Amino acid sequence: ARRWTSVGAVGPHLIGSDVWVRARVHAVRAKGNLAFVVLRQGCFTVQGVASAPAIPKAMVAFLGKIPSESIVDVEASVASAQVSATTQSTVELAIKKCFIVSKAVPDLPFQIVDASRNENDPKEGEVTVGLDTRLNHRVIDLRTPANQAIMRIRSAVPLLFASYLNDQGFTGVNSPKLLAGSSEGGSSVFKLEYFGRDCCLAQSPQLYKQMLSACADFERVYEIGPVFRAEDSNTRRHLCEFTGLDFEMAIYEHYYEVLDLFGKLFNHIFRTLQNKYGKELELVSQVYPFQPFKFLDKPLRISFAEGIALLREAGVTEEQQGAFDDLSTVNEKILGDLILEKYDTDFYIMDKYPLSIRPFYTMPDPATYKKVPAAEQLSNSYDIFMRGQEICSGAQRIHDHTLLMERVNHCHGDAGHGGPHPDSIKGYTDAFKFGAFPHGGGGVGLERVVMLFLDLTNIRKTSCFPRDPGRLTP
Ligand code: ATP
Ligand code: AMO
Repeated sequence: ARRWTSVGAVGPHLIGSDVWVRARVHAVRAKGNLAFVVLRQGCFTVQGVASAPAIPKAMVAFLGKIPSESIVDVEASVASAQVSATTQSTVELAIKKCFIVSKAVPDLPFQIVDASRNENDPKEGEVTVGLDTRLNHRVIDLRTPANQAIMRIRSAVPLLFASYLNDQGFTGVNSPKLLAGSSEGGSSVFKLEYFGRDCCLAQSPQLYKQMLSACADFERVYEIGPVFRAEDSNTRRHLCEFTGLDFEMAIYEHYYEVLDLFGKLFNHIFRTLQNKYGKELELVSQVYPFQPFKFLDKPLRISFAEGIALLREAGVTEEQQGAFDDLSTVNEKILGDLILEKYDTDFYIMDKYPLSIRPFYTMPDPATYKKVPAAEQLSNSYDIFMRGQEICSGAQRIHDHTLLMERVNHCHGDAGHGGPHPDSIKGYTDAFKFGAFPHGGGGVGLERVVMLFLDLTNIRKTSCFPRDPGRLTP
């Protein structure tokens, strides 16, 4: 049997042995009796050398003509080599045989070497590939080592999220994505037809994770699944379909129990990425340089009011970048910079947002609810930030049926929230009539976490096949 090896596994320990590899032809140079074939598999490359008369001259010529990106099977013996800039490998392959498994057309939409450069920072005389072209031919774009690395890092996050929460007694669930009504309210919902009835795609697992946690006695649940938002937002951080990492848990004394767990969970994710994904982080930073992500052993927690005070102290005014009754994206970023400077962290939690800007299911802050004017009332809610951008929203939720109905009616009615119609969520609100645990949780956007951990400038880079208002293919 052939001794199959992956390109990444070809190393000095194999010097002198015969191996077979199946890889793409990354680049070929042939001159006279010599052909150099750079073979690429995933994030890794190795140089293959074929020289006559060790192998027939016709074979050398044949190698020189293989279109790049074709897939070949190569039999070779592993030999030591000087580290080359192309492959950064201390070994090379002395090619004995080569068969084409699948031939690529000679005119690719773009070259992998060109797509392996930072399109946001083009250098004089070098070709780069713009994001749209990359996304139009995503299967080719995804072949670049940086993109292979981004997707490996992306794949680690849900795994770490799920395994950490499993260890903490959470049950993984999957809630329906075909819903009779919207869960978050607002207009950002995709509508479709369901056997003659109206139907919409889930904007979040919100109502279901709450019912499972508080009303169906699972207490601690998490869900990893698709989230659909019909937001006509052509920004660098919005997708129309993204992957939600949601969790919900019973709380016993204070919603800080959720924040404590959240902080530990995310520190675990960041540490593991930094400790076990060094190679991938390096491959991304070679193309898209970034500062290592900074986080504290005990994550920083500030209140919304303290956040606003930091902005005011720094001289930011409401006229400049938007009112302080909520925070505009620009103000969030300014705050992120201020916090990095003051506390040396890219990760922090901000809580006690005004009640008026949070969804109907949010628990009002008992100290201010109905005790101060509506505009000054607060809520037991929080947002979580990475490098000054929101990656998670969450809150303690209302578990009392009477209070829940009060807030549902208020948010649907005159509050201008666009909260869902009370009838459309009756199945959810009724669930709270039968006894419900106090609970809280949060929803995280996976693509935002990956984008911000790597400080990428566009969320589309973290989705294999992104969906935005202008893109439904490939
Ligand atoms: P989420 O929707 O997850 O709560 P978000 O960050 O998208 O998170 P939004 O309430 O939708 O929150 O918007 C927050 C900020 O995003 C707003 O301050 C707004 O400035 C900005 N934003 C939203 N849509 C757009 C857009 N189409 N163009 C520019 N900025 C936008
Ligand atoms: P929210 O609407 O803030 O909260 O969404 C939660 C998180 O999802 C991510 N996110 C997005 N990512 C990419 N593209 C989008 N268009 C997009 N919209 C949101 C963000 C955001 O922080 N039910 C609540 C969560 C909860 O309270 O548990 C909710 O959906 O990272």
